[in-house]
Amino acid sequence: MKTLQRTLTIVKPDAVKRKAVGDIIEQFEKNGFHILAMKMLEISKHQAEQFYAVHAHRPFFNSLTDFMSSGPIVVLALEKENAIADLRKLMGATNPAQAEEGTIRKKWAATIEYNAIHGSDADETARFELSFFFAGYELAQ
Ligand code: FUP
Repeated sequence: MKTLQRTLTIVKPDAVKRKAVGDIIEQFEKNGFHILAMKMLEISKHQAEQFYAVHAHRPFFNSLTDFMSSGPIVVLALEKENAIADLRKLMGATNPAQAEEGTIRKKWAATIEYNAIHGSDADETARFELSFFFAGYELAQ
């Protein structure tokens, strides 16, 4: 039996500015992800701090949350078998210098901070991140 899994992805402000939204969404679809929900929005510094709370004590936290609140982002709820791991693979390494050929970060990320895309890294974070951006009725199928 197929077990579908959900994950949350963000097309970050750098990628929106570079007009990479269409290309990145095409890659989700070509790689078998079903788009359950999608929206474009801007988040405040405070909302970015809530979203990235796990990184609150890291040296890059202030800069990361400034960046994530610097312009429009596109958030998507994606579904497929093994969605969390498969999306991480499609994204590529956090640092684009280490990202493999064919990954989204290899193509669109400029630096470890301006790295084009976010994807949930585990079941529990996916649940938190999906509910951060989407209400239950928006994900009902
Ligand atoms: P990832 O899950 O690949 O997005 O990476 P992490 O959870 O380790 O980091 C979250 C975000 O923090 C990255 F997308 C970019 C930022 N970051 C930095 O700016 N500098 C670092 O050294 C590490 C991460």
